[in-house]
Amino acid sequence: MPQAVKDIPAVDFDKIRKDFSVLNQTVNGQPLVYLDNAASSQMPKQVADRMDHYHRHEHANVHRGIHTLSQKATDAYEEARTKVQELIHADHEYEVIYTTGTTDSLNLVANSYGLENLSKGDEIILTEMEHHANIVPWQMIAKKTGAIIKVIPVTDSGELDLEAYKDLITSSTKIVSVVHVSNALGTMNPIKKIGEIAHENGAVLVVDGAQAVPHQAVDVQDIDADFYAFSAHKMCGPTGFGILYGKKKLLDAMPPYRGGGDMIDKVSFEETTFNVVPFRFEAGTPPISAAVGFSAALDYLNDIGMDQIETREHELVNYAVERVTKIDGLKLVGNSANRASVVSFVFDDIHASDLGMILDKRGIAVRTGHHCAQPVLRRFGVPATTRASLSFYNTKDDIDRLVDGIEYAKTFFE
Ligand code: 7TS
Repeated sequence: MPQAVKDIPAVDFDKIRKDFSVLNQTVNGQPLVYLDNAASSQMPKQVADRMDHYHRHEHANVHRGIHTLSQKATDAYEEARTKVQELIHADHEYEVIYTTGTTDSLNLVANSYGLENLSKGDEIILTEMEHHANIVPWQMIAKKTGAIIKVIPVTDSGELDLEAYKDLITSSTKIVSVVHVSNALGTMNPIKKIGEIAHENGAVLVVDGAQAVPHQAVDVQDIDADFYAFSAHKMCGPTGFGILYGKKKLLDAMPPYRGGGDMIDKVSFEETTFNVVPFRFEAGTPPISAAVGFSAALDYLNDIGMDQIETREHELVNYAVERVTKIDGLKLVGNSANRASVVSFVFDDIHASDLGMILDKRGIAVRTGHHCAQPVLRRFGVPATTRASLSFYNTKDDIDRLVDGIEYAKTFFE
């Protein structure tokens, strides 16, 4: 169902763009057009400054020092937890586990919840459009437990085939793990519906939200997600930091995934007991400055407003689709009406990496390749696509430059 374009927000995005100094540079002699936001978004000065201040004035290890600086660092570090709770509408801040990113979050669920709850013959349902981060950990756990992986197919327009899903799911299905927004196709999946079907069949819903949380308001309680994973570096924060949300009753029953400092209660050679959730899952010295930076990134995004961001990006992505589909020979890979901030395409006679290189010479950064989603590219019979992925700080001018760049590249192949 096509989404209505909401009113243009009363936010000055031209002013906001100025916070991103990295965008204000030339690449190969041309002003940079950054359209690789699905890989990693850029960081505004407010976040960089906050991390710099932390390093210069507040740094100490967390959770272990009685001294003032350690307590200050701990306060700064813990701040992100409450902000994430508010952002995703979790019931409790202890449902927010710090990880190093979406990949780490999904590995945590697979290795802790998965290993504990799966046995031979149990089923894990994934989809054909998953990022490798939501495939490989489950394959590794399936191998250890004897569980079986089933895959929801993707339709020609790049949507999940929900009828096929209903046929696949059985009383042996224990886990349904699905991407909220596909990084390769841009498809926004009906995650709440998928969760309802999972729960009716007694399975838990794991959501890879790496490409959703940066672009729209997400409510984990409304979705009724049992687990929800995302990365800070795709939402104006630093690399090396991410979140796993989990329902407290599930987390409380889960064994630790990694052992070490901070995750214990008492240690002896005879027996070790473990810390409470979320600390049970946060062994060792964490990425403290990254948490502090992420906290600042959340303030930044909240100041703009996630609804405003969604509206702005929706307008940009609609414009991008409208413009690129007029290019002769260009075929979209993934053409869902429910699309978020990603446009992926191919040409019969131009290889994606050639196109990407020519665009780069014109200062235009796009991603080419399989986008760590090989199964879905195989589904569409292509080895690689060119992908433009947008953020709120992009402009229609960026998209016009992309279209001009593609038209220019085409002249080499005529
Ligand atoms: N899931 C999805 C849907 C993703 O898009 C990505 C990263 C990940 C998981 C992994 O996130 P990480 O932060 O743990 O690495 N996606 C991309 C991309 O599209 N291009 O580069 C990375």
